[in-house]
Amino acid sequence: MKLFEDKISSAASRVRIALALKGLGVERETIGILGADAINRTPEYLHVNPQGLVPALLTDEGVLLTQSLAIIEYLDERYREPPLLPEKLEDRAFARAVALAIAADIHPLLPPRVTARLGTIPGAGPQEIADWSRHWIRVGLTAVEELLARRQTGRYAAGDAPSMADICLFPQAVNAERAGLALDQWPRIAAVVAGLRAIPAFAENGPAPRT
Ligand SMILES: N[C@@H](CCC(=O)N[C@@H](CS)C(=O)NCC(=O)O)C(=O)O
Repeated sequence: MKLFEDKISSAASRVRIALALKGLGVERETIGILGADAINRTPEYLHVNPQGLVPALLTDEGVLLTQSLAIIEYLDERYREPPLLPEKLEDRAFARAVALAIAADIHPLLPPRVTARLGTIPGAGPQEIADWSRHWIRVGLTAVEELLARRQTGRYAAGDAPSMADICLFPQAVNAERAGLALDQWPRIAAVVAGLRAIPAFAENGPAPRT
């Protein structure tokens, strides 16, 4: 398999964590998504992913997969151990809900294509863009904290084993801290993330800082 990624990407970080949890080694190709290094809109990469986004995964059979959650579910169905979704049906729905609260409702407000476009609006400078990002992370993680308060049953977000919920939460939490948001305002998230930091698959595969 081959993973198209950028180290700074939190969506790619999700797939890196899933691969590490499954113990799967893959070839990697860096697709720069920022500034002068950006090659994600080249015709070559648009051939890989028409959305011009990372991650994408080329399977052993030569099939190109896009969208981090679809890739993670593919890996989970193909390589069963350890499972990335809980066993009980309702718990699986909860793990997916937490994952989507982040991947579908926080992250899309923050990536380079969004902040770059914001920067073209008169009056929107680096400070306004940073405030925008902090606002949506705060709103989103506050809701995730409440989801956890209602349904969390174990030491991680959706049980006593790391799941797709944690895979989405960890990179977002790392980026929240980088944006200047202390995790201790969300005690459940802070405790889950502290536990995840002790797992090499998470600690070694978070999103790299934007330099
Ligand atoms: N929903 C997509 C999101 C992918 C995405 O937005 N990736 C970002 C990096 S985290 C990207 O490639 N951004 C390039 C850009 O915004 O131009 C997924 O989960 O894979």
